Amino acid sequence: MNPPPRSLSPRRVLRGGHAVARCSLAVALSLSVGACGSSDPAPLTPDASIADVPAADAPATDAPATDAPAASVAIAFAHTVGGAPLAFGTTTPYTNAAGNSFGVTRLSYFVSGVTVRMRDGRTVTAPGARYLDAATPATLSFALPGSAPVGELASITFVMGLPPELNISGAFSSSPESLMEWPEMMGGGYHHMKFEGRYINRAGQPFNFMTHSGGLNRADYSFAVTLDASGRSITSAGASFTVRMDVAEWFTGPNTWDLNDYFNATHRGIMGDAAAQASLRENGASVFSLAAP
Ligand SMILES: [Cu+2]
Repeated sequence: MNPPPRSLSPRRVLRGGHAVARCSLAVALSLSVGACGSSDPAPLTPDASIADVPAADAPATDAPATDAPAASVAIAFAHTVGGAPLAFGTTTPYTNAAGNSFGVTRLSYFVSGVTVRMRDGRTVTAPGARYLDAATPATLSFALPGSAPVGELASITFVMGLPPELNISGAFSSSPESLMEWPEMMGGGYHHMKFEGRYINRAGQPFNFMTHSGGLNRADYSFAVTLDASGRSITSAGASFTVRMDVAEWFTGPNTWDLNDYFNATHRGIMGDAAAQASLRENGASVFSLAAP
């Protein structure tokens, strides 16, 4: 579905139309609260390429022995705020660790190389990147390719965001993935995540926050996630596992974010802020968990 422009090509500079231009411009000039695509119409075409990056060269699955039982495995992603199911809206019903009241209007991100690892060392992987939009259920669950081995799990692993080998400008030619583009002037490629909403600032006013993460000028802020899956197993009837992202955790553990410090009249976003990107990446350590069966 996506053409595979794996090599860097001069034409990418010209790609993307006005959405990218507006993004770059807005970031460059710090003009707009709606910088960087947050005001783009939601591009919800259900069958439009759920993020198959050009296939990895390696086979997706460590083939189980031919006579071993095998099953299908589904992976789903779910989203919570402080343990409660995430609901979108322009109100500010949630409270972060710093005490800021906030609400969520958008949550989209990439995960890459989702892998189920068995206790005996076998693995099955969904290669490449997947685009997830918390407001679009069709993007939130998928089956691992092929047949998974039957047995006990050790872990579920993936990369939050796009690792450098997948974070290549032009890799996604259609929306919604293409709308995740990251400005060329900041290194190009794609956002790892757009997590947006409103919070109540020190003046008592609602203020937009855009927690956008991405590689910045050759620094890669994607990170590996390993979820302990001991006690879980895959039976011949198959299995499904739900990975949960608690968005409140982006703002704490270890670094407590007072949103006033990151999103204000003179510092409207964090895309060009390497310290904020590094801090967010550290906070990512506590964001994901494996939901109870
Ligand atoms: Cu952005």
